[in-house]
Amino acid sequence: MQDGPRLPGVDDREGEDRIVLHVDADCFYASCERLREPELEGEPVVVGMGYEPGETAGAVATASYEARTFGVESAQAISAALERLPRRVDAETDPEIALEESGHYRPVDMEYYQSVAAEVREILHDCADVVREVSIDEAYLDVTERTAWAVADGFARHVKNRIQREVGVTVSVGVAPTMSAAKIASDFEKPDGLTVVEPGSVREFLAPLSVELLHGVGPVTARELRAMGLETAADVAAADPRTLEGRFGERGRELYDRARGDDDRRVEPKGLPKSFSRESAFAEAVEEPEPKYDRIETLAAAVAERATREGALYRTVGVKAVTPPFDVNTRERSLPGPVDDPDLVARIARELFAEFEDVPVRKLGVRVANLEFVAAEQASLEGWESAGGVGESSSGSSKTGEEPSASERANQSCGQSSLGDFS
Ligand code: TTP
Ligand code: MG
Repeated sequence: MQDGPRLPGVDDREGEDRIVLHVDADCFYASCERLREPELEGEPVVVGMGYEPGETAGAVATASYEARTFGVESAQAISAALERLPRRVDAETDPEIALEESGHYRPVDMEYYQSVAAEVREILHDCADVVREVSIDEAYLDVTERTAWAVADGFARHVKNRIQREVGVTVSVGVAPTMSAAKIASDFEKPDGLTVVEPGSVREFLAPLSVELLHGVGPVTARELRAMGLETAADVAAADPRTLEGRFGERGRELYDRARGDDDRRVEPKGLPKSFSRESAFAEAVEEPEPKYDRIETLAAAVAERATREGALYRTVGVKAVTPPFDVNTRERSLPGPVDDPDLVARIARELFAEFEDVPVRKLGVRVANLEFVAAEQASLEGWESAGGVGESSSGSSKTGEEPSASERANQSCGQSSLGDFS
């Protein structure tokens, strides 16, 4: 439907190799900071929460590649980052700290990053008929109708260069006939990477890669695969699919297919998510309140961060407690208006969970729902900035962005109504 009218028979693309691009910005938040503070170019830059002077609580959102050489990385505690890379401002006054071994720390400014992301998206929608936005700095493009395999690398370079020239951030691009191979390819030569995996060579490309690079394999699955003697994609591709299915269920089959380069998913424009949730299981049922509340806090923070990253406000906060044997209990509370307020999520989640504090619980979850997506360029983000929380939304329903640039984007340039988000 999103490809426009098709003539039956004439445009039967069955069996044709798609040309899929996966575009992912390099150290995105840090690149954004460099855009408005060009002195940071080439310097170690760390972006995260809790960087106000005297603060050591908080976590790293991202680090520039220079900062990564010191061992600073996403999701690290700020205290750990500071051990590896002291603040530049401290190095300037403390002769004990070498200037070249210090870095620039900046707090997260989602509103600004969303505005940069909107500019990138505008270019992506201009370059492709079908775009699936996956996160603030990442998207899949189906450009089969726009180019040909013989010149696909030139096309991808054109997209890269446009983003660099018109927005000023660097992206890495992977080109492949499948979404999963394109994603792996975009990561292959980061930063500033461009990797093309030609049709027919996907399996060969994947073969030497270690299993955690496969789509859907996290540290836990990777450990299990290793325990089964499967270290690389080639090992998984050569394994008995029934063994994998026996071990991982349906996901085992998917792993097997992906390792062999089989992935027939089409790039589909994304519908808006209805909720964000995170769950976590204990090794065995836990009765004491402390570890359960700790887990609730961690999940609440993760869910709130995800919502922030996606530019979503939420009106409902919920928890889930699975009690033995398999009773799933959910509780939720609605707020007077949509908010982006991590502390509030944590507080409400704790309150909702209170009735389970003394019963054995084997699994926990936190969810935010009733989402509203706010165009980054709308002035309404003030509500979120003031961190006030529950206040009423100045946001969601207003469709008239203050600044035309991004609200005019894609809808007009490629005539799709499928963009879903931010409208
Ligand atoms: P990523 O694309 O995963 O990371 P990145 O763009 O910083 O670096 P890379 O060059 O490896 O792609 O995530 C995009 C942004 O999302 C990132 O700049 C900051 C934010 N983010 C977090 O806030 N917390 C996290 O744990 C991660 C992984 C990302
Ligand atoms: Mg990125």
